[in-house]
Amino acid sequence: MKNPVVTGGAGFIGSSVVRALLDGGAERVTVLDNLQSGYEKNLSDVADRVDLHIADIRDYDSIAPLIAGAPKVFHLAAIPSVPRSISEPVPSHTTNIDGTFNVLRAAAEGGAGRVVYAASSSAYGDTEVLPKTEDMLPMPKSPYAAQKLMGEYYASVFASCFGLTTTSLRFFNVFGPRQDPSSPYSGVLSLFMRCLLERRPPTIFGDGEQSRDFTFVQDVAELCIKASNAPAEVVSGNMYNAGNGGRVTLNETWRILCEIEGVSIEPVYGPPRAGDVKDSQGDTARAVRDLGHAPRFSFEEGLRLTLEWYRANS
Ligand code: UD2
Repeated sequence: MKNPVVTGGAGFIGSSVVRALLDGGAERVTVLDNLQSGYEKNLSDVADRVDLHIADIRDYDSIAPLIAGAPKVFHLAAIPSVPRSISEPVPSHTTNIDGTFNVLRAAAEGGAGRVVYAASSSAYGDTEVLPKTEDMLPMPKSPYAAQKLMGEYYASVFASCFGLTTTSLRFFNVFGPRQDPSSPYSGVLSLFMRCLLERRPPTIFGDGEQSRDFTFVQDVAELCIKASNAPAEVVSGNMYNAGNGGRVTLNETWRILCEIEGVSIEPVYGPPRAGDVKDSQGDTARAVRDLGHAPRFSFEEGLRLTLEWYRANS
């Protein structure tokens, strides 16, 4: 029996999925990563149980033999970021759409057991109603959102046309240890944490009243494992919200962080970002029902754990 495969397994979320697999009893995990935004150091403490292949999902021939026969494939490799997909649309398109097609094709042709796909809450766009439920019409506002939605559609079609078991999880603004704050495209919480520890004001795009369903990475990783164990006849071809179910504004988030740290720093405000969704909150009822989703970390607990990680690792 081959080992489970995690594409993007050296990245922020992927490396947490690798750990969740090892904690759940996997002997070894195969990681595919081109190390564009992932790092070997993200796997350093589990390196003796990981087979890391430096491979790009845009190159079908290099990834197909690694995916063939895998009992489970967790497809997390992607070029994330809404603004990056606007400033660099070609690489994000080829990675997120062509790369996802390659992973699904390699899994189907290679007889892999099933694929869990990392979709994005950005697919919803601005809905009139919150929380967002899976049956709402998607209204992507950015190339990234459209690309991630296309991946979901492909995952579903690979289930219906090629008999591959697939499940898509729409991640909602995941945060936690190992999120890389070094790029302007980094997730907002990693940037906020770095500013906080360096006692600098963060830049908030817009008025800061936009809200997010921030979800702790360990909860998301555990949900990925649950999705991979759920009965295929229930979950195959489906998409589920992988959020925490709450919602907090950026202004409030910065205020909580300052309170935890015992400082008072006024943010700087900049122009709103193109493609930005105003409010995001996922209804988790369907994921709870079909996948046994049970987030364990409150927003504040997650913030505290993450802040401690940045303090220890910066
Ligand atoms: C989207 C998806 C998320 C995930 C992610 C991957 C939504 C609602 N969420 O996250 O699920 O797929 O893409 O990249 O679409 N911001 C600032 N200052 C900064 C950086 C960001 O104010 O220095 C704002 C930004 O304008 C946005 C919020 O913070 O309103 C979150 O931004 P982000 O880049 O962390 O994530 P987002 O929401 O684009």
